[in-house]
Amino acid sequence: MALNGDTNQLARDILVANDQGGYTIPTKGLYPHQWNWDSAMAALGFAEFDLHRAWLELETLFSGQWPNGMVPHIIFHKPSDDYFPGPDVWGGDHGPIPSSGISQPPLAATMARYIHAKDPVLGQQKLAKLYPKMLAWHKWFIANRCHEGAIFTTHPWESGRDNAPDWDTLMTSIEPVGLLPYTRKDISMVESSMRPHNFDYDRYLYLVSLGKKYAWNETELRKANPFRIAEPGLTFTTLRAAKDLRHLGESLGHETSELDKDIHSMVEGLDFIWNKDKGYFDARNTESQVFSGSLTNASFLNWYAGYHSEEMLLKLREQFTTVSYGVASHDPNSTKFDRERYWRGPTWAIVNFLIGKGLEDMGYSEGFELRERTREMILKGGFSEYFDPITGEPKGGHSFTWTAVVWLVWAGKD
Ligand code: 9WN
Repeated sequence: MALNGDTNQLARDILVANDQGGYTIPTKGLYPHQWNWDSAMAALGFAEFDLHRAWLELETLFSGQWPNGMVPHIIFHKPSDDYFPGPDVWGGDHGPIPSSGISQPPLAATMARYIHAKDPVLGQQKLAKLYPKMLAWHKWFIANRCHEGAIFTTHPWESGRDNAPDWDTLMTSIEPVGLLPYTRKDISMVESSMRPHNFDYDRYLYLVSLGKKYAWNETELRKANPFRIAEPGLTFTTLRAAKDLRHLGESLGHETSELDKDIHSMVEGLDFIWNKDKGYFDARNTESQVFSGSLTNASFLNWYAGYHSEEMLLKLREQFTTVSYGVASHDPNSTKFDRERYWRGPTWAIVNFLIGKGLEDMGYSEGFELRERTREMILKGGFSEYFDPITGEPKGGHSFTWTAVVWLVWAGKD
């Protein structure tokens, strides 16, 4: 589906159409609630034409924050029959609004910094209330998701890369006992060849049932939940968020030495996820210490966190010769590469943006190359959820918020 007409206007129309009045859904039907990292991207998109709406998006996201600081990965503001699993399955009634019990990559502080820069006077007003909430979320990550300076995920959904090959070994070792029968809604809306297998869903739901059983108590879950994988996506986004929080904190005149300490230990923690044998950032089981051996699009988020790696740059250049539309979610040379199945091969505009912007900000021309490729992909395939990295064909859901945002803030810019 090639785009016709004014692409900027089409992108803005998607944001407006997905706006539920205070929060933005990723797309109609498939994802009818507020998702965490999607919402941070929506805020950035709104900042192109409505700064007040941009801040409101972040405020609404933090209105679902739990007393322990966690900001859930889904906030169920309104009931919907379109999505499974809903609030009853999660038992996530530990915050002010029904929600899931896990988090997602923390983009909010970074997007808040970009939005703040557009109007620092308005930004200072908004941050007075938001900054302590963002800091509490950061502290929650450090207290509950940090292993030797690297950030780990306790559920595939928490990483935002649901069926990535990173989790395969651990997923196979999980026996999803006691699962009640359930009906998936996603595969009635998107072809099943583009979605996770039932094998994965059984385990996603089993892990949710564990969380519910222990009332999402992090101390209990540390003992009960076998899923603890340090991974590049959460590690790099949390590191970047901490740097942006420090900047915002300083602009408000706050003491930020604790953030300095966390940043220092997270930079040291990059060693934990550096797979020396393979020469790339890799997911790693915190218990067995075994690497996944997966080169993914998250492996390349190091520049987003302000961290250059010559080896990763070589890997990126190599990838540019194999696929045409950005960074594949899984290594195109791997036997597990599946060009249409979600996080096992397709390219995602949002991750291209995070990688590319990081590269551009650090002065690497590969960032511009990635932008060009993402631009072509969107012009050719529209505002899809993800794309075939070889042909650029659109895959997954349509009229997607974060793909529209990537166009507005980056890929569509001259
Ligand atoms: C589960 C909303 C979300 C994204 C995730 C993406 C997908 C959900 C699902 O959609 O996950 O969280 O049901 O498939 O993997 O990154 O935030 O766009």
